[in-house]
Amino acid sequence: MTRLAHNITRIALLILLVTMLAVAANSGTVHAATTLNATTNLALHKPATASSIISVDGEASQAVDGTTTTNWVSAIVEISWLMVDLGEPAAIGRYRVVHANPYETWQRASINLRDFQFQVSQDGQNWLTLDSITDNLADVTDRPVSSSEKYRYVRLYVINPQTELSSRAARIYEFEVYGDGAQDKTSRLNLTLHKPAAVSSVYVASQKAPKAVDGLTTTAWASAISEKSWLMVDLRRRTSISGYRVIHADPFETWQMASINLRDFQFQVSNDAKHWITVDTVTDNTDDITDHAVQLHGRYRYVRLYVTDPQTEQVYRVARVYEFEVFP
Ligand SMILES: [Ca+2]
Ligand SMILES: [Ca+2]
Repeated sequence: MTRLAHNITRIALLILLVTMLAVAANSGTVHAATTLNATTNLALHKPATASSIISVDGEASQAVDGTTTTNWVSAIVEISWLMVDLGEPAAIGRYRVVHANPYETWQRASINLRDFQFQVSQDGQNWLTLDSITDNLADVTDRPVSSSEKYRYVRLYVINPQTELSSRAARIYEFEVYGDGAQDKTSRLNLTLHKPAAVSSVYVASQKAPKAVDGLTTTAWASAISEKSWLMVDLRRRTSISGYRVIHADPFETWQMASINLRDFQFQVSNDAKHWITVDTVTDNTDDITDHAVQLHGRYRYVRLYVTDPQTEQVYRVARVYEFEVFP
């Protein structure tokens, strides 16, 4: 593709994305309400290994790269597996497998993973099966699981790669693992949840300030097109603060790109909502989630995200915050 054509494609894509975001926000019931702390994909960008790959185009890492247009493809075998090292033991409450690229017209249900198991392990060698699926035809498997212990390794163990009898490879576009929300909740109280929020500007009426503190990662505040903008929350009383978290992207949306996540911003506190102290500064961010601890001696009533560069992309410069959380 020529550079010009590439740029035109990018602009067209961005316009589509913005439209989709507005439509999604307006429809209101895109996804079931999920507790916020259970919506961090623990497998994202973690080391992944597989029993085999069909070619270098089908590497294991492509099942945990956060995009549903890339996949792991096994060699043509009946039994195969994909394993992810979460880096540390986690209480696991749910997993999700994307079997198909929603943009591909050639996809068909009969090549989705048919029989497979979701397994966990503490050492990467001894596996415990938490869930078994048979005769699957769905494009997405999204299942709750429960276990009393924490596990560092997760695995999809494929027993039958697909319903079709030709070209028997296992394909996984995304393998996601989520924490146990109930367990996370007790450890982290979100001070901003449902508190009064104000912003410098709003892009559309469906994406006002409260959407950044409603506890849902499927709704967002979006600013008007502007280089600088801010989001402020009144905690109602002076509170000690140990950290904050910003969700830049909806984990369920396939069109999200790292380059539209908030790029440069500051975490600020105040006791009069006029004079602000900058506690933390982030630059060149592309992560979907910013989760930082802070050290503060005093207690503060107001917290603010002050955005100095809304995104890496130069085309459509809107600041988006799906959730802004502050922890005591
Ligand atoms: Ca992928
Ligand atoms: Ca939200």
